[in-house]
Amino acid sequence: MSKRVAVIGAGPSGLAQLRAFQSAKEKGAEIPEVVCFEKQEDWGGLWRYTWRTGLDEFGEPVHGSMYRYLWSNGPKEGLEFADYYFEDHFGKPIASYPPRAVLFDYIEGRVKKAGVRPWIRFRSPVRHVTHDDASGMFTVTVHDLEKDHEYSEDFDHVVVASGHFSTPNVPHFDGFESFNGRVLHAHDFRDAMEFKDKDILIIGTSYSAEDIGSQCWKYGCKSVTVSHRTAPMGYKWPDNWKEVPLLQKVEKNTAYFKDGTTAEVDAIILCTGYLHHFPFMEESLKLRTANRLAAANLYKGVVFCDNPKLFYLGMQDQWYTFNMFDAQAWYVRDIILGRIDIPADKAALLADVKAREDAEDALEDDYGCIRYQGAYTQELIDETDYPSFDIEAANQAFFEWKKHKKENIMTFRNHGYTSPMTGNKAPPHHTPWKDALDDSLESYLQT
Ligand code: FAD
Ligand code: NA7
Repeated sequence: MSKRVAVIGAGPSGLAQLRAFQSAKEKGAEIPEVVCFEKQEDWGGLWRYTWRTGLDEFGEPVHGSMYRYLWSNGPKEGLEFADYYFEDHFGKPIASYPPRAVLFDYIEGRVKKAGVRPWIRFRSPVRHVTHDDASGMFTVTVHDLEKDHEYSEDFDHVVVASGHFSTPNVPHFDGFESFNGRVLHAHDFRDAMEFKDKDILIIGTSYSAEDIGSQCWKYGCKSVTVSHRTAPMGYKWPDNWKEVPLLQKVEKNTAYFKDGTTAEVDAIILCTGYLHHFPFMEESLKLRTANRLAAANLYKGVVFCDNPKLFYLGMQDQWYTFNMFDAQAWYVRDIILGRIDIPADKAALLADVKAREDAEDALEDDYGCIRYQGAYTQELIDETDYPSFDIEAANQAFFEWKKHKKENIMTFRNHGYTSPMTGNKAPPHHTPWKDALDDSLESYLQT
């Protein structure tokens, strides 16, 4: 096969694409030449921790948004690879909310075993992707950072797996210019110890707000005030937390909220989400979507409707992660290998997107969203040879997680769930999350 496929990014989504092709090869299929371009020095995407913020040593925007002491915010039973179980990797059952280093190890274990590292060109940010309608080929322009050299190569297909939780959405509030403290976005948050004994204000009510607030509480901040635009999170927070309506302005260290209340704060952390940002894609190839379950303009959530030889992986808002990325990657692989046909007619591609959007719009609660994304993952798996697994068991793990969060937001990580792959229930962690200050792999794996 003389086809060439470019994969942009070696995070969980890009690595899923490499593993998908390698698994076909292992089974005797002829596969295209796959070249993965990764701007960082190593694989793992967000799961590869960096202390850096802002620009890196080459002047590139730092991709990392993860921070020290981050433990999985959902149960590992919801993200387990169906072709590489946690128990196989660690040689024993482990607890359900692994810290970042443990999940990085798991992600890495699978691709090390698959032997796909030589397919990746590290320190190689993609600068520009264009498509030539006459030849039907994509031209990918890449910067080799170490040689400081830019070059271009042609590909039959491009798979964009560059993530969408790295370019911060940064709103402005009156008075930020004269605030007497630090204003930062979650993307630049690295260590909760920085906020020990401080009064912090968090804007936003989603995962970053909940988890960064919880981290700061765990590592000894004085108080947490969370300001919401739409609705409070509504958990039973510790005594030094409060939820308030939207920030209106700050003056010196005083924050003023919509209900007329005020708070004295030392630092403001904007947990206001991220932008889908693809500056390296030419206009006609650029995905423009909100952060939602039915991403815009992607047939089956992956095929770019304006040019079906271009694919985007992992662009949805996420309940399911690693195994959904796998389902997508196997599906994309099979389109490229000619095993799956997609409609030739653009209207049919767009009709699929519309149906997904309408179905998402009709969902009533988070439970519906979890089922929706589980069903989507199943739909793709059913069309490929990705090992089928018990999606309903994964849904159940998510449902129990939601219930445990409602019961106590500071203890939910002490629970264990049943693996949809092995049917085994995870043991509880040896130390309650709030007392486990060491987030290293060695500490977590102790029994
Ligand atoms: P990423 O992990 O973002 O990887 C994208 C890769 O593309 C990176 O390696 C990047 O360097 C590379 N890249 C980007 N642009 C270019 C370019 N132009 N050229 C070359 N390479 C490029 N998910 C969970 O399941 N559980 C969790 O607990 C969890 N916690 C999270 C906590 C935080 C703070 C954040 C931000 C996300 C979290 N997630 C979590 C979700 C996370 O998005 C996924 O787990 C996963 O990392 C997504 O994988 P990805 O490969 O799509 O993107
Ligand atoms: P999300 O899930 O996209 O949430 C963004 C939050 O920011 C959400 O609560 C928004 O409130 C809020 N937001 C956005 N813009 C504003 C403005 N202008 N003012 C006030 N509030 C605002 O991002 P997260 O970072 O929490 O999570 C992303 C991933 O990181 C996720 O997958 C996790 O696993 C980790 P809204 O409800 O829209 O009013």
